Amino acid sequence: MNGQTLYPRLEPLFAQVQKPIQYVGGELNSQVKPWDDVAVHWALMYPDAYEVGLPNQGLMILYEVLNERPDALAERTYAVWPDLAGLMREAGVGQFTVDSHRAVADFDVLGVSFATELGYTNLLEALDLAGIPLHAVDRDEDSPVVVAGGHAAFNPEPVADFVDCAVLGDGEQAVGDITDVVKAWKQQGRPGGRVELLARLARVDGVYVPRFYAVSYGPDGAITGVTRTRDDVPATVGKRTVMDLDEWPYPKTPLVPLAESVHERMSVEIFRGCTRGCRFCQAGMITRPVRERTITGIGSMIDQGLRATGYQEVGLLSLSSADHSEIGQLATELADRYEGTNTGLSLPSTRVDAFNVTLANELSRNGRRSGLTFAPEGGSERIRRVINKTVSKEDLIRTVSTAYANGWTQVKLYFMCGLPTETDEDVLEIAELATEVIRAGREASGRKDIRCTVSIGGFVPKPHTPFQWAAQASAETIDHRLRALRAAINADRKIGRSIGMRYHDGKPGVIEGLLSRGDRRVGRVIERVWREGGRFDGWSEHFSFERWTAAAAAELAPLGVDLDWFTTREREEHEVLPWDHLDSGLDKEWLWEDWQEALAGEEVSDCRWTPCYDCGVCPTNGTEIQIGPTGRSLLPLTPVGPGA
Ligand code: B12
Ligand code: SF4
Repeated sequence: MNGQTLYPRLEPLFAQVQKPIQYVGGELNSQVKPWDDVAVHWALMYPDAYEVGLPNQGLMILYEVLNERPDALAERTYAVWPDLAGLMREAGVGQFTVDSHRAVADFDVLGVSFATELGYTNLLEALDLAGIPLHAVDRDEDSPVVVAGGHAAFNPEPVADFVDCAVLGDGEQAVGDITDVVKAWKQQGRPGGRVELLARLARVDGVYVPRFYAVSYGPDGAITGVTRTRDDVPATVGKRTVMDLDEWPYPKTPLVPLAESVHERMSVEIFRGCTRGCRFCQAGMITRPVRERTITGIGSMIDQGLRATGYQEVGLLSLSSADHSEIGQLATELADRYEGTNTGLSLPSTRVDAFNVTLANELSRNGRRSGLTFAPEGGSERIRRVINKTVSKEDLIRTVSTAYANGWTQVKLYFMCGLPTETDEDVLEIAELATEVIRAGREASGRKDIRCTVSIGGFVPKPHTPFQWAAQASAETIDHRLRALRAAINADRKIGRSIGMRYHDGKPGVIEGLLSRGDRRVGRVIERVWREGGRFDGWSEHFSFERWTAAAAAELAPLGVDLDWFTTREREEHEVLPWDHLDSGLDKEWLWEDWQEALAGEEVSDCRWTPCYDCGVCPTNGTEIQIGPTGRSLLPLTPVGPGA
């Protein structure tokens, strides 16, 4: 019978694996609804371990939105570790949901959230464990419809063979529309079978069904065209945008993890989208325009969330939280409200130019004073102009010194390596910057024990950004520059010991690059890697560069392309990109101009505060920038928490 629990068969296996707690479910605010009470059953998957997947904001939102519907239920499933996967295969038990341990294969829809491309092999593993045919074309009407969402779904071509649909953009309303379509099709007796269901889904705004689009390639390996194979599906698929976020105050009752997780605090997304225009940032580009929640909306989400979870720390999240038009007032009024309750507030990394010490003090008034994180991203002023993250060295030193002078002892600085036009010198300037930060910080604070950590990630060019045409730096280039940087930091021992350096080698970035800008041909590489044991590619202990390069060579050579063709090759202006038929709203011409301006070191301003520069998003999607100040203030409330 569908929807039966597999728990009695799973329980003996849990006793034999590491961290079984991650598989048992029953978290505070998790939900289990009776199977037969609803028409549409969703399994929602984060294709990584529980500890990374549970706190994921996007999936938590969709879980609640779906479970609020009387006609639907949603349960969660995460990637299982290889130890349990092995036992499940031996015992013949399939991929299960943690909420009520139902078989994923029994659900109508399997929604997968792809925040990172490195989760693709975990999708294949989950499909195989679930007993769902790996290739979408082999599935019959009893198999769940596999729907991909999340930022990586803006180029789902590498996983086009394995997913039935991809949803572009915000999911809150899209999951409702998909539920309506599936429900109607089931209630009508499944007319036309699976193909008809997919055709109906392809007509839902924001839903892309790859099988209805054919890709052709030229002799040089480049795509010559993507054409639809039915005329009742759109030629290009646009993205979904939720305009009034106050109407979608999710998650209202956030999940509280049972096992250790990467993010153990309550999160409130204070706005969505970002128009700062950092050219490397896919998240900023594809989530335009900026849509702020009101101060009162945020205030009530925090109040409700704290009551529902018992957390004592609230993260005010977004792509650049200090840019919220009412952030100062928000921080002060929240600090007043939670005075004496040990409730801490925090922002993720702050732009150097948006930091102010009053804000930072207000945020930490009732809680711990956590470290401060800034993201200058580029080591030299020149490269910061190229990436449109303009902040002068003087501003950076002044800001960080102010923080040290005001009692912060730890500052983290995020940078990238391998940016377009980057030279060794640009990267070596990170060492100079960090050295000056420590010198100025010691002077400003009068202390010797201050620390600065530089954290460096390899840059991966992403679709729907001005850098989508750029040549990715090779792993060797990245490794060479990072070695030189380490030597430069350690050159002055007296300063060097106050500077920490965190980085990864360049290899995983190359594979992320292949998966980010790949086309349908890359699906074969993913499948081969998975067949040869590839799982958890975001984890250094599981990632094998050799497995990926060997699979890429074997699968791509017969097609006349290779790993370098997808990664270190610069694209021509008019090359058809694999995602050209997927519309984020950004005009391709505008993106190209912005790429040319990047090469010329010219900056672009933020359209939140300056006139619109016609990137294309608002007219295409009928949206607009939505910012305060609203002039409202937080109502007095009786706070919860110890000491209240
Ligand atoms: C901005 C960001 C942050 C910000 C704010 C996060 C936030 N607002 O939730 C901050 C700095 C706080 C942050 C922190 C962390 N992050 Co972060 N973050 C991101 C980033 C760039 C965007 C996430 C975002 O905007 N979330 C907002 C939510 C509402 O949007 P969403 O998840 O995209 O979901 C919406 C839609 O996409 C859609 N959707 C999503 N999935 C699906 C599925 C279906 C079926 C459908 C229909 C729709 C749909 O519907 C949702 C609602 O509209 C992602 C990368 C990316 N491009 O997605 C990394 C990312 C998720 N973060 C990552 C990590 C590692 C972290 C940290 C653990 C870092 C750390 N060491 O502390 C923490 C953990 C935080 C947490 N809550 O889990 C990793 C996760 C790696 C992994 N293995 O999966 C990512 C993928 C970055 C990366 N490439 O490494 N992060
Ligand atoms: S269309 Fe104009 S206002 Fe809208 S995001 Fe683009 S530049 Fe900004």
